[in-house]
Amino acid sequence: MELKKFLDYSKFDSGLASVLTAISQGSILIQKKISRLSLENLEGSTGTKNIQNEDVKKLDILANNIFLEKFKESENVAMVGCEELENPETFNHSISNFLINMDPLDGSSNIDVGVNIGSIFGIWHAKENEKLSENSLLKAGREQIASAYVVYGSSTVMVIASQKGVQCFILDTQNNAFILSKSNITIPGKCKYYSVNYGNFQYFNTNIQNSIAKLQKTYSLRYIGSLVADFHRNLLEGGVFLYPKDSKNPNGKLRLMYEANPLSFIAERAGGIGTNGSNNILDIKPKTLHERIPLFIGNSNVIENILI
Ligand code: AHM
Ligand code: MG
Repeated sequence: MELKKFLDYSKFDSGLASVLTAISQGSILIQKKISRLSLENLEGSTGTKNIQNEDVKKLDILANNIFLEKFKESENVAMVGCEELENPETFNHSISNFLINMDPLDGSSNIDVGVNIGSIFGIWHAKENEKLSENSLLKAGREQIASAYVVYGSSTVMVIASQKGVQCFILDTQNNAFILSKSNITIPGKCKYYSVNYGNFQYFNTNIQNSIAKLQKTYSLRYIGSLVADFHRNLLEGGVFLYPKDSKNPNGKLRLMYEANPLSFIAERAGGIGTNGSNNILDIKPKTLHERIPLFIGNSNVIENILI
């Protein structure tokens, strides 16, 4: 079943359906660019730094612009917060005030080396009569209406979590349409994998080092270095992903609003959990758009036994 038919059939709110359609259309354009990367001179850096002082890749900017354009066209998005933009983008005259926080291109270090990358979206809605300001984007993860991600990998897949559960769609590149491939996904009860950047081991505190040493005894290690792709594998196969704080990154590396929140929403809908080591990610009151947070996400029984 095509995504469009699925959204109709499952009686998605028309505004939300339009937002999800915008994401799917944007990602189809990005997938085409990725498949022709060096042929279109899209490898490498722009030579600039973003608000978090990270190197900005050409594809980061292209993906950012494509999704902003699609959200504008959808006429249902009022505001977008984005990893690449210091301040939110506002669209006036939105029909229904959806609020998006996005990482348009996750796994930037993997763009030029043929390894899976993706896009991540948290979808909120403005409160009734809410006067929109930059703070409107700072809602708790639990208030998300839906969240979604796309992985550009061995195939291109889009995963959507909503009140209707977690569904996976695969891109039919011949017909430019996402087709439902997995319904009502739940994380397998048996955890197979753990994912962590072992290069940071020396910088972790003793509790984290001990927790990782325990995981090592039981599970296989898989680490792609693109959060969205590591998360997708663990969602389908059973696994936990850890990006703890360390002595170099006292708040962790990953971002609350457009990485941890959307993926924790999906994890929870699929029977798993996302925490910062002490609290459920979805209950954290955000302070700033680009704030960082430690992330422990995947099978609940394993995550809940990790000491920080
Ligand atoms: P990005 O959004 O700029 O690509 O950065 C986030 C990425 C995550 O996808 C990934 O989990 C992490 O950074 C990898 O970091 P490291 O290279 O420190 O392991
Ligand atoms: Mg990212």
